[in-house]
Amino acid sequence: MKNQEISDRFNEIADMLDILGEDAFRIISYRRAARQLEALTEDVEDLVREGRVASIPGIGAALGEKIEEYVTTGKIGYHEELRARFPPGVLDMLRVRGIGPKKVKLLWQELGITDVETLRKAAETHRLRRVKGFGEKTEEKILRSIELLKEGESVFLLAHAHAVATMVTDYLRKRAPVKELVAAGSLRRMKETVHDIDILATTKDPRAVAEAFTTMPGVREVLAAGESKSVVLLDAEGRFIQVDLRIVEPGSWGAALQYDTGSKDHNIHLRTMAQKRGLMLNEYGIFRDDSKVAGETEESVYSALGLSWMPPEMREDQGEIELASKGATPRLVEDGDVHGEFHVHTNATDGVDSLETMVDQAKALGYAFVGISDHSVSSAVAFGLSAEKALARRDRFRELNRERKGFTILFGTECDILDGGQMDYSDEVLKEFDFVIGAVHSRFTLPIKEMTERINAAVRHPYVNILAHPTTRKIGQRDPIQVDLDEVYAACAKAGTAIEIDAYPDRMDLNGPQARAAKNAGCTIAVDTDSHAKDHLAWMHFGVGTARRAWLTATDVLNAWPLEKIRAFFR
Ligand code: DGT
Ligand code: CA
Repeated sequence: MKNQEISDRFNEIADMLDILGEDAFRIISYRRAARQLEALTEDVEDLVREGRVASIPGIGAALGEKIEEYVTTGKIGYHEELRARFPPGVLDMLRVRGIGPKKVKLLWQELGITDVETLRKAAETHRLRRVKGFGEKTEEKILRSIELLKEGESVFLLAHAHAVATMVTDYLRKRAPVKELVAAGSLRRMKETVHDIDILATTKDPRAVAEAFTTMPGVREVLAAGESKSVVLLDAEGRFIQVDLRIVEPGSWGAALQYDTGSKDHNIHLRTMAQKRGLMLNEYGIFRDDSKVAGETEESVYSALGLSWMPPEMREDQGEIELASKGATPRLVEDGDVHGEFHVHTNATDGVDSLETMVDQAKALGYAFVGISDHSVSSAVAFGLSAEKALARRDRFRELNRERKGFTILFGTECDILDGGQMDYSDEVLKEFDFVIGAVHSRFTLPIKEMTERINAAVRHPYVNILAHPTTRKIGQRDPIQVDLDEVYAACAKAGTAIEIDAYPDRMDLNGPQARAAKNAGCTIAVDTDSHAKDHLAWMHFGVGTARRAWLTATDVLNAWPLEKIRAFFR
């Protein structure tokens, strides 16, 4: 779909106008249109063909024309004109956290810096401090941001890699005679970031499958093409992701799947166990002397080692093998156990879809309830609601609960935790909500002691029910805050405040190991998507994956409980 391509161009136009110091209103209208396009589920090409571009909310005539222009010619003239006014690399500098349009302009005009690499060198050699508003601290921050950016460039977020892998496997199922077909590796283990996509297949016709794989749409380079292994670079939103396809004999399917799923540490542990039993384990099977004793299924491989099968998400050599040797692998929480969530935004603050749209999408997912939690007043960047505006919505929630029979809409808020640990709304306001999520959105650099006290003050607050994205990290953009998580887990467990796995793709906060520690400290965990558009609700799958990486069962997960029990927990 061209939706994303046009959205990217609109965002870039907004960036360029911003650097040029143009009218703020125009900039906002481009940004808003970019978000709308990104969230749009219909194909914009269909809308153009049917003359319905004007039906996209927030898109006026001028922007509509640009959309049509892109769909018919593959370019936007205005975008190209603006681009010609910038040296290549200038816009990349905006990806460095802390560098906004105004700083880009200063750096470009005063120091002639027009790309990230030169910026890095200038920070290293302390040239930046010559510019007004830049000091030693800013230089350090910029260097760290550039490092983070580089780290982020070598990995893909789970949700994005998963979308690419699904595209590839759907394509192969349609176009080639594949039998078994699974994306293994870190993706199958639901790791929050992955380096590449490892696909395994069985087939009667390896040549046809390899041919379909190496010629599928989006392939930019074929690094290897063979009947047992092919490797391609695939275009994924302007970056390249490596996709490996290995074709294996049906008799080795289980062994290959087990091997390629990993993790490496898990595999090494299994191999040592095999050796102790006089067996040899590799990706073709388990062998005693030269005869094969297992390999057709994953179960057979584990069973030959005296182990029960275990979910891929657990395979990190963190005690799961010992558990399986006792047959004590727990039944982990599953997608189907979750029947609602709490962290959902609407266009009343920084979401793109309306309250009704978000509610109906949650209903369509088969949920029993959804909690809506728009931002509080201090979240200026997120258009936070004043207390009056927030409470004024309550009647609409009551009405909506009557209209959507058999479905419950919980009236919530994502309330900022202010610098000293106070909440952004007064107690009189907070008590009016069905539930309150506390969240840090500012002052990320407090020292660890103050930060821990700040967060725990909110955790202990009688009206706060859930602590959102506890470390506030953003993968590839922002380091986690300095906070003593063990103290936070202990406070949550004691206060009866749930702690969140925020499944927004670049957050994944808490991550698997952290959520496991939280569970072990006695916490209840809420798995949320932090949705800002209706399609985001589907990210629950990755939140549940992370919960499984934390070994959580349905009992540990607040949104897998019956609604009445959840209400009691909130009270
Ligand atoms: P990543 O970095 O996101 O691609 O993570 P993985 O886990 O997908 O790692 P990758 O793609 O390097 O390898 C895929 C699987 O192959 C890995 O999960 C386990 C297995 N594997 C890789 N290297 C070794 C090794 O040295 N020994 C053993 N036993 N297995 C390995
Ligand atoms: Ca991999």
